[in-house]
Amino acid sequence: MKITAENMQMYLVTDRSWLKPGETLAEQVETALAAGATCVQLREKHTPREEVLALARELKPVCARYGVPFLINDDLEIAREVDADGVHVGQEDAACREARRVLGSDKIIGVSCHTLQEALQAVEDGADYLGLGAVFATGTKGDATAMDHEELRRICAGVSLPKVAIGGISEKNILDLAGTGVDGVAVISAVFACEDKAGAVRRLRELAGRLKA
Ligand code: 3NM
Repeated sequence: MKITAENMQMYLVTDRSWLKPGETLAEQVETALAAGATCVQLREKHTPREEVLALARELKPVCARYGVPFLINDDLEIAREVDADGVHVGQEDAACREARRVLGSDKIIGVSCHTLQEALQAVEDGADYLGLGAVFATGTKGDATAMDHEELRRICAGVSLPKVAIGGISEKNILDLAGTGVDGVAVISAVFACEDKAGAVRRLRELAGRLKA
């Protein structure tokens, strides 16, 4: 599967710590997909690996039914075991090149970048898309570093790969990203913290569609 700028529009990153008793991640992801989520990344930092693997097996066919890329955060082996569409990796040593070596040329590799230099390196290392953040303050990732919007613009102007902004994005601030050049938004709490997840996805996707206008 190839990833496109359209897949960046309303990119859902999972966080089951928002689930209430009786709720399942698979149901909520399906709700988001039915409402128009364009990409799904399984990212469960506080869950034992075996459980992440089980979640990956469960979510993959759900995403496949909607024709939406299903990516695994960081864990190349889980991505291989479930034949996910790809991975999202950070800036750890040679993460992108290692992912390409392990997964091959057909899988999607996304890379988190914070500077133009990192973005250009990711291009050279064979990334398929870039995650750029944190574009706003976020309570979701304790060690997220703020990215100023001038650097965001420089990266978008300098790199033609699909680009998704992440970090503290909500329906209230998303349009502050208009004109920066990002193709869309990746969110956790703007969907998972919401009672009406389908409504949140629909509205965010509609707003994301205005970012490049
Ligand atoms: N990565 P929310 S910020 C997973 O800056 C993640 O790279 C970030 O969650 C980065 O939408 C972040 O709730 C958390 O702010 C995104």
